[in-house]
Amino acid sequence: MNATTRTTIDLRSDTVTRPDAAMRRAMAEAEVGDDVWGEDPTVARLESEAAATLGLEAALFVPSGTMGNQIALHLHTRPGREVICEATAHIYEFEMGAMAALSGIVPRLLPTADGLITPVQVAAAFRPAAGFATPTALLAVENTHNVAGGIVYDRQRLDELIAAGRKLGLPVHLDGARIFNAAVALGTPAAELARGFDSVMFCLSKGLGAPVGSLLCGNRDFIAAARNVRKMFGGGMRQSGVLAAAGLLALRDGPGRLAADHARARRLAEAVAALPGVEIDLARVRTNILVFRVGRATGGSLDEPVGPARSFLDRLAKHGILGSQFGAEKVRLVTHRDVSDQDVDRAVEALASFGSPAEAPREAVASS
Ligand code: TLP
Repeated sequence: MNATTRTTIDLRSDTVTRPDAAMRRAMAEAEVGDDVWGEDPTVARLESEAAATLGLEAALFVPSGTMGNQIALHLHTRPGREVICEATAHIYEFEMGAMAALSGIVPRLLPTADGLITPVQVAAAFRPAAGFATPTALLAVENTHNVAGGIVYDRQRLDELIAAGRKLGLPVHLDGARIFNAAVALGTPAAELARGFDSVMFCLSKGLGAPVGSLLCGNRDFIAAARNVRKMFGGGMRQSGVLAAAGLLALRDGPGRLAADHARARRLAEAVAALPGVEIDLARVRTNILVFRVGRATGGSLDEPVGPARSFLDRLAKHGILGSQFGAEKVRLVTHRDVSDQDVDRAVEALASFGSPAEAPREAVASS
């Protein structure tokens, strides 16, 4: 097949989806007002539906997941304090140092083998506001955990973490960018996974398929304060009902289609697992993200321009398939609503050809 005539299959992220016809129509027809004045009825509807869906009192529409997380971090902490989070948490790894730049706080990173922090780790990492240690102000949890491969915290572990935070007097924030993926994987309502957190951020613009936007949820006072911080961070939007209209469809219809994304990720994971020299834990692939190791290398910025991950991705790209990388050694593939079963067939076929001697990866893991 000629690579130039095939459509590209974009597995870099679930952020790449384009709004469908119904969303575009809803956007065109949205009733709008100036949301900084609190006058956009479509934004108000989205915020109240989002809060109800998550089982929290109130919600705030924000331009991005990053802004939602950073508003929460800002409100829960003070300059000179620290936030406990997993070592590869999005708030630390991928938010441009915003916690330091915008709120004067530092992370206390908890390394894990599987992405899931434990209450014992939290208790050990906690530092009180006395003596010389940097005092802890917040515990942050990510569900699903992106860099760890879309892995899921179940309710019991969340209960234990929240209880550990409470015992230490810490507020607990959930980066639930993909909370609906976690909910579908566990067969539980998203509200069940949001319960007990002081604040929850979730994204409309990932698996749910909206072009833009996230929601920060919490109690009424927290969200009133968040509205002011959103304005301070430059996120006060005006006739944002055009975006909220797409968001409402994403919130209502998006969760129902995530199981299909998960099944497609599973098929990709099985094809990857069959490749020589690739390390993937199939038991951990339960949502729409798979992260796997394709070799060993030194160095390690997350978008390392050379190394086994880059060359694996370059080979995939020759088949018209795009993925992304986490460091020099790990590749990430993400399914979403713009990836069909046929696309997965094609990707599986391409991956299978990697196992053939003609295409065997040169930097593959020798043995492990
Ligand atoms: N994640 C993006 C990249 O930034 C890595 C992606 O492609 O997965 N929390 C989590 C867990 C996320 O995965 C992301 C986005 C965010 C927050 C931030 O959302 P945005 O991109 O809307 O700021």
